[in-house]
Amino acid sequence: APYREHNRTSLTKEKLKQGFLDNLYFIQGKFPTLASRNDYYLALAYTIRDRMLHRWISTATNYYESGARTVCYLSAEFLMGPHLGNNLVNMGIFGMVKEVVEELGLNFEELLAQEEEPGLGNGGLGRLAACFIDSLATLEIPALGYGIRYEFGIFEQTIVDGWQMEKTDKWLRNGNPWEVPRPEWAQEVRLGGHTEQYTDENGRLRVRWVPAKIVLGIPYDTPILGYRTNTANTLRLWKSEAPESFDFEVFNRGDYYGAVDQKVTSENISKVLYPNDEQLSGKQLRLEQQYFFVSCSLRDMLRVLAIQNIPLSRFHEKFAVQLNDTHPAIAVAELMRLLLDEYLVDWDDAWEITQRTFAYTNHTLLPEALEQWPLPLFASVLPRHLEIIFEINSRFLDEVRIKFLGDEARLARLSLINEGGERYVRMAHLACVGSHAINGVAELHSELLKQDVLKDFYELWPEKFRNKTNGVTPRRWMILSNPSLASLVSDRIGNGWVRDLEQLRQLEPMADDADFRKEWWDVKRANKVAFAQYIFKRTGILVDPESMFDFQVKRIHEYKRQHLNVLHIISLYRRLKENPNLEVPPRTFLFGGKAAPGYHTAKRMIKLITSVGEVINRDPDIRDRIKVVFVPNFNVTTGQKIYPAADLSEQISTAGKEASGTGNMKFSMNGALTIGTLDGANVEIREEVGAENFFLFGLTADEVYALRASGYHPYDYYNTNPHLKDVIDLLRGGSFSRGDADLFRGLTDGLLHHDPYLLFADFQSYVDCQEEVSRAYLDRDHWTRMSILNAVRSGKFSSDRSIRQYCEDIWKAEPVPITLLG
Ligand code: DL6
Repeated sequence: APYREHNRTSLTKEKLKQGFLDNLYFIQGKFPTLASRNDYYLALAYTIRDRMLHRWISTATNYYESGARTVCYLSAEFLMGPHLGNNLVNMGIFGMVKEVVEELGLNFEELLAQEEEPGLGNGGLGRLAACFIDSLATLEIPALGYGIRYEFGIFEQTIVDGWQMEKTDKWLRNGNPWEVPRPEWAQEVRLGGHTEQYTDENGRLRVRWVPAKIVLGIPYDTPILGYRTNTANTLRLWKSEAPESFDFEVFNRGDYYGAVDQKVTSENISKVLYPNDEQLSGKQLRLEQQYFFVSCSLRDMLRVLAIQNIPLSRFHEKFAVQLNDTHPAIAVAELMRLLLDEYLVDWDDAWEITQRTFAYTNHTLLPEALEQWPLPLFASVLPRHLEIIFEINSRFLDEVRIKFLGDEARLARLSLINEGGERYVRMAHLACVGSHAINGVAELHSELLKQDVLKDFYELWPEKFRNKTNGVTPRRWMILSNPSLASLVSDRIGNGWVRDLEQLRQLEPMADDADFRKEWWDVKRANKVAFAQYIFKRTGILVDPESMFDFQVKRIHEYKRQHLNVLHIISLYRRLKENPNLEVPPRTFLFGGKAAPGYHTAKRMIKLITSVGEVINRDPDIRDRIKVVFVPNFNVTTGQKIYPAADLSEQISTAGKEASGTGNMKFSMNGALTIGTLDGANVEIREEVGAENFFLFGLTADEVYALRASGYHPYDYYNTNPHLKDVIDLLRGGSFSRGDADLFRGLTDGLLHHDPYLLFADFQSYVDCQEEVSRAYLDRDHWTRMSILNAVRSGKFSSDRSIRQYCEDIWKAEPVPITLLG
């Protein structure tokens, strides 16, 4: 029978049901009385996977035959979130499958919730990669995501006595039905050792790398479906293994434990995700991870080139390789090494191929996040790459010398090697030199890169610089997360908006329609009720769905200023205690986010939030007018519940610090209003939704620079602003730490004496703006109008738009529509 009628590929209800029961029987080996929830989940997942495989094979066949240009997105992180629901949405069978499952007497929501989230990323950067591969497949662009199959992803956060505790993320413990191992495409990766010169048969001097060890990279492939297309692209994640799982020579000498040593150290490379998002870690294992996945991926591309009979000189025509931040930047040196040493290409040709292959996205303005590797460490792991980097650098600096004659200071600033004191390899510089395009992730960020972080590179090669404002996928962040809002929208304008989010603008006139506003409000309210139940289950705290749900969810970081939010909460609490008649709407302040385990200030910020909550939530004077909740373990799964339930989105970073933000976009799409600074993509969100529908406060990036330059004295703000003084004094006196005046002393002293992120400078403006928010919320009609306009004007922030721009401007990649086989 043709595939579309097969039990394992057909999309009729009957065949889906049969497929499900077959999988329970033949894959799980269970019958209903014995089957666990996990068995049912797996049976369902395999039923969907079967259907995906049909698209996957059709796509692969098509790409193979057409030899199409392919985008390779190299990223150390892919924060995918659960696959099942998303695959159902993209395949267009969510409702049908729900019915099938329910007809079998099972709870569909429970089965969806059974999936362990693959948390193979820290935050924004990894989640962006996930949105991008969804959009690439939806736009039918031939693409592969290349990364690392960490055995343990981002840690699970629990809150114990108000502090963050970390638990290992054992996401693979119940099996992963979405991946297919491809051991036949394993790659060997070398590490350590030394280099030697030799003369080849043509009498040319060449270099050979004699590694100290070799590890194997095994690809695990996950199909990535486009939304209602036949395209199924691939996410290829590498797992490290020992070439021999068991060293018989050592074993035979009687060293039983030594015999498995190599296996253990080899497997360590892909063992665990480093949980730092904006801080380089400088650890050897981290460098090995980066090189490991990059080397596997480039060798994999060479393998594909060979089977498609494409000459090596056309590598850059076949592949557009994007470096997601500097984590894969070693690819520049590795491609050079492969071409020079293994394929014996001349330097100039190799360099041209390399530069035309790569493009680099920068994701941060924080100096401490720019990766640098100490030279001795680098030399011990990648001796040959260091030689190549020296050569790239020497040729590069010659070019700079000609352009900027006599400017030695500039040479030192641009060099790939940081020579000030201990010597380092600067990965951002390697990425800039080895790429034909360099982009930031929001307009402001891209400007600041040109003016500041990458200024010297901009002056050298202005034509390389671009902006590609981030986006997020409306499939996961609207349809899957907020189905009631999605159907309210589709009822009015059809569902073309899912692929073309600008179509939401057709709903603008509805903001003035009282009936529509009521429906909109009711959807939000129902989402809030559901979230209140979730909060109660997770934290035991009762929150009122009538209150304004005010969220700040993101990694915990000083520059993101969760503590500024807390200062406002304390100030509001004080005012309410002093004047119980103050007319403010009830508000629930919700926080969520992980702190890097070694980032002590961030961990104390969590303790600050929970401690302030503990006092306020119990205070009978407040009578539930404000509540403070820390939602534990913020991840993709909890995010899907949060964004639809939000009234207000806090985007309050110090201007000039947040590269873009993407949570800000998810909130806005789901009808939350933003209170924010002119930072990252907030600037563009405000432009799109209209200044009158955005709560703006705080210094601009220019003002921040100017204030710092003129000398910033936080103590002066404390001395001259009695409200701020009261708030800080309460904290210092121990009012939120059961009298322990030391608990938050580090935080308050840090603010009083340094305040590197200018909380004090922005405090009053923030408090005033929050008052405006409160007043606005009291007018429900007006608020709802603003909420609607926020959502329907968020079309720009679809990752489809971002990907289209990357395709046109950087990758030069075209859609390849897929015809299903059979
Ligand atoms: O571009 C995605 C995301 C931005 O939206 C955030 O503003 C930015 O902080 C984040 N950067 C990182 C840092 N990683 N590094 N380097 O996650 O990228």
